[in-house]
Amino acid sequence: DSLEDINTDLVTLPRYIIETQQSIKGAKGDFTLVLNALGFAFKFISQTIRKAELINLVGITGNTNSTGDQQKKLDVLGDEIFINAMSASGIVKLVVSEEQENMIVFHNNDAKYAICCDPIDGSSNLDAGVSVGTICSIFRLLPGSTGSTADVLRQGTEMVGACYAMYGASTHLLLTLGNGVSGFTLDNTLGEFILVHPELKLPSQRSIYSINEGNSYYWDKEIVEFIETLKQPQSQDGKPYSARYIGSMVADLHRTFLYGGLFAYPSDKRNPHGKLRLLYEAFPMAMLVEQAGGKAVNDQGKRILDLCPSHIHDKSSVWMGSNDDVDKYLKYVGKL
Ligand code: P6P
Repeated sequence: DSLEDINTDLVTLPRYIIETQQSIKGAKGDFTLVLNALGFAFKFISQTIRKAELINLVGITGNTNSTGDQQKKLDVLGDEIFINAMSASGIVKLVVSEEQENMIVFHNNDAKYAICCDPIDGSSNLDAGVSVGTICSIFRLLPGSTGSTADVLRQGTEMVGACYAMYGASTHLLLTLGNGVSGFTLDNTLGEFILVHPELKLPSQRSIYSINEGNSYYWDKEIVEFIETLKQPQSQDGKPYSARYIGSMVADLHRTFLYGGLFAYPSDKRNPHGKLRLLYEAFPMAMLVEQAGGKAVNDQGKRILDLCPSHIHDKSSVWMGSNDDVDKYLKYVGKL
């Protein structure tokens, strides 16, 4: 840039947190500690992934994680980095991680938050250089909590925040504290997330559908038929929808936040409850999508955030993205 183009008044993540704290009741200072710990974890994981691609850490460890997926070294590293950062924050009491069969409880006595996360979501794509990410939901502990699963087996509407970091060509962070969505990009030289989308809003409609059609043999007939309707010329512009599917939820949703469209992972005969996890994939993404003006529902057209898990690794079907595109699905299944 020429000197006059330089922005000399950057809004870093810490500054954003301080400026936002004033609008969030009751979370004075505590939330800052949580978000700073999250920001550090994302920076550390981002650096580790980029280093790993150089020193070829992405090989298979030969172990499997709690969800039975083949575990890659980076999954293990990302999980350790994340858990250590939350423990060190002093304000997080417990962590639910896709990589951990059981919830992890810290001995932070005056802790006030519970975090659920997928440390490296989409990791099966890592070798191919596809963008992967870390997805998190944030709950405040219930009054009188001693740090049990009751602190997270709650309705999605009880989340106080949600975010994801996407490790692509750049590292992006989308964050909501219940007052809209803010988008940040990591400046590697400063080591700071810089605010670039103060009030990110999803386009209300975009003819893009994002779904793994390789599962269509196992879908309910109604879902096969609905997806077929998207392939016909549409009344609004006489064109069919375009198909875009990366297979990494963070990458597919990041495109949806910026371009609009419909992302779906319906249940099928092999995954009768869907594939995506409620606490650390569907819930956080649903909160972000709704805060950005979109919609997030399950196969039955029920709002994702109104669901309540009975187990920390429970799954859900998801249809989420631009309001008008999700409405097409809701109309098709008679929910609108
Ligand atoms: P499929 C990655 O493993 C993941 O959990 C999400 O990131 C992604 O949306 C989905 O699974 C992809 O699943 O069956 O299409 O490969």
